[in-house]
Amino acid sequence: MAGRAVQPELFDRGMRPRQPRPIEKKEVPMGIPGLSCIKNYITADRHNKLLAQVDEQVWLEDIKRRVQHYGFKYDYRARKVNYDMHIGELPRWLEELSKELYWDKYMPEVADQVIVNEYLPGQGISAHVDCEPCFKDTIVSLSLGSNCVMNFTNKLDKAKRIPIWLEPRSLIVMKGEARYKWLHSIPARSSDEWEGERHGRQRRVSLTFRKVIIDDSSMKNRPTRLRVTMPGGEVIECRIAADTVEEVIFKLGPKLVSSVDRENMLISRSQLSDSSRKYRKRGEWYISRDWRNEHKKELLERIAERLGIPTMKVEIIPK
Ligand SMILES: O=C(O)CCC(=O)C(=O)O
Repeated sequence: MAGRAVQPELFDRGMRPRQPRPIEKKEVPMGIPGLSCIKNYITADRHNKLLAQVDEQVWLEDIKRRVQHYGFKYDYRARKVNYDMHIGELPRWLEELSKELYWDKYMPEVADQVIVNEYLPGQGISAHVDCEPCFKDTIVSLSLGSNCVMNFTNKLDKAKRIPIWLEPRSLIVMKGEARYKWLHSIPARSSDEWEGERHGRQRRVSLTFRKVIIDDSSMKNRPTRLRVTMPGGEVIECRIAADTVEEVIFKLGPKLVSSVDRENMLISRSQLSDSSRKYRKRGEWYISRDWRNEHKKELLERIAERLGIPTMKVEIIPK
């Protein structure tokens, strides 16, 4: 994160949060390491716009409650995410929120998967830990529409149960112990008791933000190419993966690149023979054609990390 200051201009291209932060935003730790709640994360106006946005989209009705999946389709049984499940970039209204969560330091990376859940009064979600091999550590959920109680139950000692009160416009952040060692659930009922009072539930909609871990075993022996989405949204995807790497480096400017190239995948112009130099028309750095695409992806991710541009997205996709 310290690297964010290195190339601030990359973030000024529409990357900074555009919505004003509500002043009364308050982060409350919840008694479980890694669990916190941020009240009033969004304004009432934005809350209503988001709900309207959600309701303009198509709902999936293949499980008990209605859901929408963005970024990657989540298969509730398979417990893995691979490239075949990629259903496209996040739509702009979710991309904006994902970036804000990152900028506000609630997520260490920009989320690339979002599930929208709808709970009518009487509906809930059974106790679970979000798929460990599918999603990285931090999971963030934004509540819209209604209050409800979410229960956290210790995986090893089910008698330890901590109810948490979720309010519309609030975020719940689960990481570390809260993400891996505690199950979370919403009881299927139409009202909740909280601080001695009974509260009827309304329709609740939640947006849950995650960063996927790609299972790329399905890509073995399949021809692939690299797709890079630059911080400004431009997509670079050449027929040959090495050309994609060179193009990205050219766009970022070759400064700092050599210090990130620990495995010497890059060849500097001065190392090239005269004829190759003529053939390679631009740029200071060329990539060896022999490296696997996974290595090229790693190299670009290292460069992005070093330059402080986590929003540069590198994907290996089928040809
Ligand atoms: O509704 C929520 O806030 C949480 C949703 C959730 O736990 C899930 O989708 O796995």
